[in-house]
Amino acid sequence: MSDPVELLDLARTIARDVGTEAAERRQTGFSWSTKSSSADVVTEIDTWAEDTIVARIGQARPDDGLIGEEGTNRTGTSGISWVIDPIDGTTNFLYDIVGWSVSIAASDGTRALAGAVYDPVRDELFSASLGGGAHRNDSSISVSSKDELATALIATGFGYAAERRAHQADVLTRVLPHVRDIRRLGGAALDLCAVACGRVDAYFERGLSPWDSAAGALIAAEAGAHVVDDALTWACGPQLADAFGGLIEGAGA
Ligand code: LIP
Repeated sequence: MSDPVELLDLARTIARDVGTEAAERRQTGFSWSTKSSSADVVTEIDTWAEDTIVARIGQARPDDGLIGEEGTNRTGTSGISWVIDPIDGTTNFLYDIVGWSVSIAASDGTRALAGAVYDPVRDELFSASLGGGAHRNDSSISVSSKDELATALIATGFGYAAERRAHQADVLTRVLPHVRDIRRLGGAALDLCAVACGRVDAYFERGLSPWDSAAGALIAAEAGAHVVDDALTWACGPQLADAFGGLIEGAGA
């Protein structure tokens, strides 16, 4: 068994180092292409970041498993696996829009034990270990105490397939009239961290990959959020959970 605090220290250090250098590399220019659709972007810095994270974790913990958005898939023998989104919010990264991050989580195969999400533009390092609470940089964070939908600010996101995007837009027509407003910030990891620190009151999105939410879901849960991370991922403060869960279920999210 590995100590969640040791895993957290490694995740924090690597997320900050790689995020900082990714922001520097961005300024010198980079190539990019698309993956599953014309909306699904990947840059050479995504690939560099994943390769660098994998190498750093491998040096520190050579027996761990690793899975990453850009193709890493290694089975380990230690019982610990790392779940990596080297650049979450790649479209924001491509357009130089705030809202991209490096997301790194360590799992025991059934649950995340530690997670770090670093936003280099805001210099905000969100992190949590299982049972250890959640932090933004060195300060503890907690979810909003919002208990009514009409004044709740809701974050969401959209997939890359045109058919799914059309349905998600349709869902919004059944959510927006009942809440304060919607924010599409562009990255699931930071969306979940925004719930964790009360920057938004709730978040939902269908169709995320494990690397999108692995770290952010732990950070939100450790900040006191009600978190569901399945085919539909959603998170909010406990006082809003019944109303928000019913709203997105009824909207067909
Ligand atoms: C993104 C997610 C975002 C979702 C995008 C995309 P990526 O991840 O963070 O929430 O709406 O469609 O999946 O591709 O930038 O790592």
